[in-house]
Amino acid sequence: MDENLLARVRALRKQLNQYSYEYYVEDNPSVPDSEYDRLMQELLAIEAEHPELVTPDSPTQRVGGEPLKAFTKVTHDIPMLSLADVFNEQELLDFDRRVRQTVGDDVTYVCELKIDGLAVSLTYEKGRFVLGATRGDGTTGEDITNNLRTVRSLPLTLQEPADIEVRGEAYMPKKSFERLNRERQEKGEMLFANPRNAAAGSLRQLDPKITAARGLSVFLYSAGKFDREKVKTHFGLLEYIRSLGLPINPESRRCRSMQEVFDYIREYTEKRDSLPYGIDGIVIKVDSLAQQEQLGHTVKSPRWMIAYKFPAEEVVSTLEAIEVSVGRTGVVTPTAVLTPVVVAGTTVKRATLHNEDLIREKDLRIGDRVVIRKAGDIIPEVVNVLTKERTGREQAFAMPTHCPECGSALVRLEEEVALRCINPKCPAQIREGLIHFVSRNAMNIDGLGEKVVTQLFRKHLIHDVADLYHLNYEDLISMERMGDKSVRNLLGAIEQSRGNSLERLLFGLGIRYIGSKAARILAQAFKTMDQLSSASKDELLAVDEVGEKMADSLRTYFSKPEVVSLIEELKAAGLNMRYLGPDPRETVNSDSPFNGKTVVLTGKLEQMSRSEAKSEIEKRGGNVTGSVSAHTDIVVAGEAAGSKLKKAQDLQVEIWDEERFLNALNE
Ligand code: 1X8
Repeated sequence: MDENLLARVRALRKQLNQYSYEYYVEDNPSVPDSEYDRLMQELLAIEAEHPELVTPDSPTQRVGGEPLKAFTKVTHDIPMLSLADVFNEQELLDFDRRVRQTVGDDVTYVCELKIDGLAVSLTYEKGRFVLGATRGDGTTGEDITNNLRTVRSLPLTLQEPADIEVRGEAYMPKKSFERLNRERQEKGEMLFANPRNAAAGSLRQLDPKITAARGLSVFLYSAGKFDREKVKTHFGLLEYIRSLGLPINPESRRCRSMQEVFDYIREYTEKRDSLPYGIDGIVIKVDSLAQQEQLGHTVKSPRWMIAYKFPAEEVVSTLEAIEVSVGRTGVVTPTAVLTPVVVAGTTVKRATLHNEDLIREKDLRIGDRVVIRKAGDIIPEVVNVLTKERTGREQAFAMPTHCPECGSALVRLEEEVALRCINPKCPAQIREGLIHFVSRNAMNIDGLGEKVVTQLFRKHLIHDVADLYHLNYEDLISMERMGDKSVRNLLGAIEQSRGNSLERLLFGLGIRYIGSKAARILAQAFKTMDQLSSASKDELLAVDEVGEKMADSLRTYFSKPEVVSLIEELKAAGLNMRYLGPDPRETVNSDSPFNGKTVVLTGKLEQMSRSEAKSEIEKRGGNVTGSVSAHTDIVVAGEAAGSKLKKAQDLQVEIWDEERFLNALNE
């Protein structure tokens, strides 16, 4: 081989990588674009003539290869945890207090910007980029190596032959986002709601050429597996990551007191709009790696770091009308119809008002100027009314006295805030019941969404759930927006649902007080529909989790003649009526100390909400109940636990504090 040629190729690659770094990472190019292009053309020409000299980390190879058919899964060696949120200074002081309780008063923090993008993991072996993955659910993500190779600020080769997994945020700069949406608008394509969605959409492309054109960038801010001898602090880790040639965010700062942390937050709250990329908060981390280790993590997130989230954006709109709709159980819900406004990146036209009391409490009137925000950044809600802007022409709103769908009189059941339509033949309730029947946790019929069900119902092709199983090709192809392929898929999904285990059918029927968990317990206890439907009240009550309300509701339901005939019809249509054992979709860890145990939660937990704790226990095969009895195996007692703790002591039930609980979750 020609030694001189090889040397030239190496020199060209080194020079091109250097220019790329100056351009994309430092934002400070030392040569004009034309010089970069000239060197690139020379390298391309040599590689074209000597394909044996092409290496995967050559700068010519950023966009290579054919589009993928699908992404393959990647399991993270060290899970990618999520980040706990706080929303005000008090909660931040609580975090600081918890940190100091564990590691003492000598604490330094590092404040960083919380980038509004997508968490990614990059693996380098001997300094070469070999794997890029999404966070996924934290345990398993997707292999997006080819897409990340197209990100110009990411080096394909590090400055030293290190073995390291670095983590960070892939994002779309505001400029790229605006350009992309301008282009899409011109082509009549759907616009991305915000840079985050655009970044996610771009990384999910099977064809890296598309990703390459989207102008994505990355900041790295942590490491999974790496040589821990190298650094002692988080700030040192950032320096090390930078020294490898990887892009880090330049705004990170060490803070030696909470005062400095608050100053950082105030400074960047002001600078937020002038930054070239979107941020949605500030991340505060304990600097010392030894202290980080001492603090450890909960199942979900590290205890040594927290995100301060900026307050939700609030926008003013006009309440144009209040619409009233009827749900599956007959509950009547009012919805605000608003003059469309953009809130946190998407256009909002409607907001739920929950019930009549809320309308009265806020004194909402049609025509009012109202403040809107998105709860948890997702669900639009009305915050309050700008009463000072009233003109006097606003109209008070009264809930209807009769069902907007069937006209029967609405009733307010005892001790409920909601109004209900109690006509069992109300078309709205039947339609909503059908939508519930096919939904994911019920019969899980893919391709039968709200729109299709509503159309089928309007065209009188389905009246009850049994009719779904008599639909044929001709019925479905006559629907709007249903082509040959979607009809075939849908018929397949309906066919498949005939084999579902009993609990899905039970939940899908929408029996009052029978949620998906109760349905599973009943299916496990009674095994078949026949045994359940003929069970006496006492037999029902003999099941641990079944109380008066559920037992009565089941007896009432199964004694109705129309229910008896519906079940006969479903049987005739070939539906499975048996419990088929644990759902393989919900794998539980049978080694967990919670498996098969009955657990009661009491008092306030510091690290997670009660509902999170409940779902973590259930995932591990445990059962969470509300009150302590002789059947209780474990009581988890948080802060200020009261009478349940006393009862547990009296009954000599095992009592765990939060620390023991969290350790058990991690086992
Ligand atoms: C998420 C993010 C982190 C940082 C910045 N932006 C994010 N979106 C950072 O550490 N500077 S950390 C993080 C996480 O742990 N989930």
